[in-house]
Amino acid sequence: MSRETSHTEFSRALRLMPGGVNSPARAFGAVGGEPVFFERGEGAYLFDVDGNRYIDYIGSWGPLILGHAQPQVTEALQAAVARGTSFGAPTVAESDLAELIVEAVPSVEKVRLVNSGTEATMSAIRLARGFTGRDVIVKFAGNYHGHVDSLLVSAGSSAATLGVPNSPGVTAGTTRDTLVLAYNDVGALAEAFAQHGERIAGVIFEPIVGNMGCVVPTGEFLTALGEQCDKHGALLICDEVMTGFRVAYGGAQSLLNIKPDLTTLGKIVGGGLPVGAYGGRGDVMDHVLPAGEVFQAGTLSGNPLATAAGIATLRLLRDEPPYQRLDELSARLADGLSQAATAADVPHQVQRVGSMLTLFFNPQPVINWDTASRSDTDRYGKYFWGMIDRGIYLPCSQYEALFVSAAHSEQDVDATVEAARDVMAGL
Ligand code: KE4
Repeated sequence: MSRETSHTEFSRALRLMPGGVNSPARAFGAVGGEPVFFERGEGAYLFDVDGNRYIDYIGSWGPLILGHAQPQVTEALQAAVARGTSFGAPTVAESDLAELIVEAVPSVEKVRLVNSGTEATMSAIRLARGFTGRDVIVKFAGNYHGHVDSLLVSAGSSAATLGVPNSPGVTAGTTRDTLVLAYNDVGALAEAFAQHGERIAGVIFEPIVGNMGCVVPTGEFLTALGEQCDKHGALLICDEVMTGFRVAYGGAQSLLNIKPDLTTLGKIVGGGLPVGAYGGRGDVMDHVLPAGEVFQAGTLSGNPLATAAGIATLRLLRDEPPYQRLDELSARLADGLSQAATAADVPHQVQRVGSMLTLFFNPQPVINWDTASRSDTDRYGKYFWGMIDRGIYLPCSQYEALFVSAAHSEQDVDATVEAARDVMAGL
C-alpha cells in the first residue's frame, strides 16, 4: 500500500507544526512510523491522500458514532453555515442542545456548553473547588481528562501522597492539590479520604475507562466512590467525554446506575464539531458565572455550527437508537478478534462495553494502570501496522479504545477479523 503523498505531506507538516500534528494522539508515537494523511471520510471509511481506503475504528477518537459525513448531520451543518457561523450572543440552538443533554443524562439538571472535553473537565474541577471551598482533587492513574494543568500529574509515592507534575511547564504548585490513586482500588480511596477527606473538593473518574484501553469499574469501586464523596462532602465528577452517548443514550451512568454530582461531556455531543459540556446538580451549576461567582467563559461556546451538528447527532441517537445493533456488531468484532488471537496462540484480553473495546496484548485481565502497563506494546505496534496495511485503521496506541459506528456493516467487521487472523499468524 503506497503512502507516498502522506510521507511528503508529513515532511511538510513537520516544518510547520510541532511533531507535524495538532494532537500527539495522532502522531503514531506509540506504534512508530509516520501518520497517514486523510482527505475524506464516508460512513465507516476513511480515504487517505494516496487514495487508499480504510475501515475506520477511531471515528475521530469517539465523536463519529454515526459514521463520517452522516447525511442529516451534513445537511444540518450546511443549513447552519448559510445563516452565519457565530454571533457571540444567545441562540435557540444552544437551548435545544442543552435540553437534549438534560433530558438524556439522568444527573444533569443544568449544563454549560464549552469547546472541548478539556475545557469541560477544567471547568468542572474549578466549579467543584469553588462550590466546596476546598482544594484537593482526586484522579486515577490511567484516566485521562484532557490537558488540564492540575491533572497532568503522576502518582505520589503512596495513596496519600499528593501528585507531582508529569509535563514540563506544569508547576509543582499546580499539582500539589492533586491526588492520584489506582483505579478500582477501594482501599486506596478510603485511605485518601481518611487522610485528606475534609480537603477533597472532588473526585474525577472515567466511569468506563477508554484512556488506558477499555477498563470497567468494579461494583465495589463505584459504591465506594459515591459513599466516600457523600460522607466527606466532596463532589463526584463523572467524566463522560468518551462514554457519553457512546455506551448508551444516557451515558455510562445510566448503565452503571450511578448519580454523580457533575458530568463532563464532549466528542459525540458535538457530532464531530468542537463541543464540550459540563453539567449536573442545579444547586452546584448555579455557582457558575453569571448565575454565581465561579468564572468560566468562551468566545465560541455553543456556536451555531457546533450546536447544529450536536443537535442533529443527538436527535438521531434519541429517535433511532443504534445501541442494540452496535452492541451486536461490536460483540461480533470482539469475538472474532479474540478467536484470531487464540488461533495464533497470542496471549490477549478483549475488554468491551457496547461499541468501545480494546484488544490488550496481555495475559491478565486489565483492571488498572498497573496491569494495563504490562501489555506488550511492541506486539501491539506490529499488529497495528499489519492491520493498517490491510486497510484497517485502528487506534495508534495499545492504551486507547476502538469505536464501532452505526455505519459499520457485518461485512466490514468480518473483513477486519479476516485481516486480524492473517496478521496474528505472523506476530
Ligand atoms: P478533548 O479536550 O480532547 O476534547 O477531550 C479531553 C478528554 C477528556 N476526557 C476523556 C475521557 C477523554 O477521552 C478526552 C480525550 N480523549 C482523547 C483520546 N483518548 C482525545 C484524542 C486526542 O487528544 O487527540
